[in-house]
Parts: sequence; C-alpha cells; structure tokens
Amino acid sequence: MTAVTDALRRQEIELPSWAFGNSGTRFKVFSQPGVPRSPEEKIDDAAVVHRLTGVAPSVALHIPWDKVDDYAALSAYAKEQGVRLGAINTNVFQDEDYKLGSVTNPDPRIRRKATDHLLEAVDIMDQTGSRDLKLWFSDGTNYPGQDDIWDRQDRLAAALRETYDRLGEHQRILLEYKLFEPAFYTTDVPDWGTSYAHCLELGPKATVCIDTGHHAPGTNIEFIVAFLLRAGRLGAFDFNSRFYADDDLMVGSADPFQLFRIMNEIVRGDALDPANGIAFMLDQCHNIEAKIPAIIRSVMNVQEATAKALLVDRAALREAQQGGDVLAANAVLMDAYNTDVRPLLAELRIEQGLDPDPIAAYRHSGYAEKITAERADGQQAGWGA
Ligand code: AOS
Ligand code: ZN
Ligand code: ZN
Repeated sequence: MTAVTDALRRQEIELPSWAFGNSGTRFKVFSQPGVPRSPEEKIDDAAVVHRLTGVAPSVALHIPWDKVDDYAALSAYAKEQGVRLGAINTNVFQDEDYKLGSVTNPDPRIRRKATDHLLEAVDIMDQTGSRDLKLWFSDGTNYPGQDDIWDRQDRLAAALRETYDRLGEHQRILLEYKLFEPAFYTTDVPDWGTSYAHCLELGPKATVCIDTGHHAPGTNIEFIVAFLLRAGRLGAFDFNSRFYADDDLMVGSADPFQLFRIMNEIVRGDALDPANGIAFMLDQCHNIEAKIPAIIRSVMNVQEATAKALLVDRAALREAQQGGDVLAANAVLMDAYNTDVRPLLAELRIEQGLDPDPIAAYRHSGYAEKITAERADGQQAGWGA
C-alpha cells in the first residue's frame, strides 16, 4: 500500500489558466461573480486549488490571453503563491487573418505571422522557465477542393520545423490533434497518427498531446496512450470529458471508467511520476458550474482514477493474461475499478496536513465570498464571444 500512496503523493496535475475565466458556447458566455481580472488573479485561484488538493502545482498559460509585460515577474509571482508556470499554449485561431488557416494558410504572409507567434511563445518559455510549448491548430478546410491537402501538410511541417529548431535544450513541443472543429471537412492535425508522424519527423523533443475530448465517439483512447507510451512519444494530456463533441466538461464526469482505463495504461507504462515527463493537464471550461470547486472536483476525479489504477494487482493480471484466462484478467481490472478509493485519498490528505474533503474546505474558506467582493468585471476566458 505504501507504493500506492507514495505514487499518489508525487502525482502532479496542471491547471489551465483559462478554466478560471468566464466561458460559454457560441450561443452565450455566462458571467460568474469573482472571476479573475488578470493573469495574476488566475494564478491566485490556481494556487488555492493547489493548497487544498496538494497535487496541482503548476498553471498553464495561454498567449495572448495571459499576456503580460514581464513573464519572469509573473513566474516569480506564481512562485510566491506556491505554484509554478507550466505549458505555454499558443493561439493562432483568434485573428481575422486565420480564416483560411494559420501555419497552413495559402498566403505566405499569414503563415509567417502565425509561425512568428509560435517563436514568440518560445521566447516567453525562456522567461517563465516552462518546458512545454503546446500547439493546437484550428487549421483545416470546410469544403472539398477548398485547398490542397498535400500542400497544407508541407506548410505545417515547415512551421513545425522552424519552431522545433528554436527550442532550447530542455524544451519540448506538445502537438495536439483534434478530429474536427472549427474546420468541418479536413483538419490539418486530425488524429494522433498525424501528430505522431510529424513528431517523428521533427525529432525527440516533439511529443503528442492527447486531449481526451478530441476523438470520434467510441475511439479507444487507452490504446492510443499505450501505443504512444511504448513509442516514447506521449508528452501530455489535456484532460476533460465529452458526451458529444469537444465538450470540455469536468474530467471523469462523463466516463470515469474510461479515465481509469487511461490511467491504467499510464501505471502499466510506469509513466505517472512527474520525472517521467508526461504532463497531466486539464483543458476544461466551467460554463454553468462554479469554477474553482469544479476544478477541485476535476483534480479529485483524476486522483480517484489514478488510485484505482495503482490498485490493479499487476502480478495477478499478468498471470491471468499469460494463462489465457480472459475472465480472471478482466476481474482483476474490475476489482480495482470497483474499489472505493475515497477513504484512502482522504487518509492521504490528512497525512499531508490537508483537509480530507477539499471541496468542503473550499466552501468554508471564505475565498468565494472574498473574490466576489473584490473582483468586479471578471474576464472572459478568451473564446466563445
Ligand atoms: C482546442 O480545442 C484545444 O483543446 C486547445 O487545447 C485549446 O488551446 C484550448 O482548449 C483553449 O481553447
Ligand atoms: Zn486541448
Ligand atoms: Zn479542445
């Protein structure tokens, strides 16, 4: 059991700055009281989540949503609050110029502008000390014949190469894929295979980011996890839940069993420890629920799935698998999944000097009332207007 609790103690989950801002759908962005007005206030909120859960020590930034004059100062500010700055997310999807694409745009001027933004993000990483550059491209086409699929791949490869060559020794590219949206006919990085192929071409510092909401219904995500881990090219997760498309709901809310199956492959691949380089990030928006407790809930959902994955009796599983005992092998996994790990996690929190119930602790902390009183006109997360 100490191996399980030790692993849980070392677990790290990265929070997205944008999850703390107002968000919505194309139909309506709802405002909530007390949402952050600046990158510093997003960091303040993330630090509260870390203080209550003990496992969320870093915050991902999104540029330009989190643009500041002095990133080294922002990094120092984060440190003072007890957290650090994590992945730098780029934004080449919110500009009139990008209507026909960013790095894959047929116009070389627009491709230059988009690639320059990616390079600027690496400059920011130099100042924040961030390891990861997260790239998600909204690029694609809406109609057959609209643009040449082959040429767009060449343009993408050229921009990635230039960005890759700008990386420092300890910096990485996380290349995220997404089946569709906003493009509805072709997407230039639609799936893990496309991302993986570009990463292979680029070199060892390019890895795939799996956003759990970016697949066709029914896709076996844990297979992708196993494949990429085995190939040494899994870099990160953007965790969230989906029922229909890219819903960005709380991770583990739609399908906790899927989250368990994903974490089971992580444990199988010995990839949970932060030293092994996989970034476990959330990429969510909380449109109708209170944001900070929803993020705490999400962190706890990941912890619960992880604890269950750690409880899988690996020796018994291996024995059943090698003996061809299908039912016994399945039973080993289901026994772990059906274990109530909440008492174990509550115990662990008490050992760490935390409240065993982080959501109740948040409600009693008075923080929600404090930010509601202090912050007028909180910011929109950045999209969805
Ligand atoms: C978009 O669908 C992706 O999930 C990206 O990770 C994006 O940068 C993030 O969701 C913020 O909009
Ligand atoms: Zn994402
Ligand atoms: Zn997404």
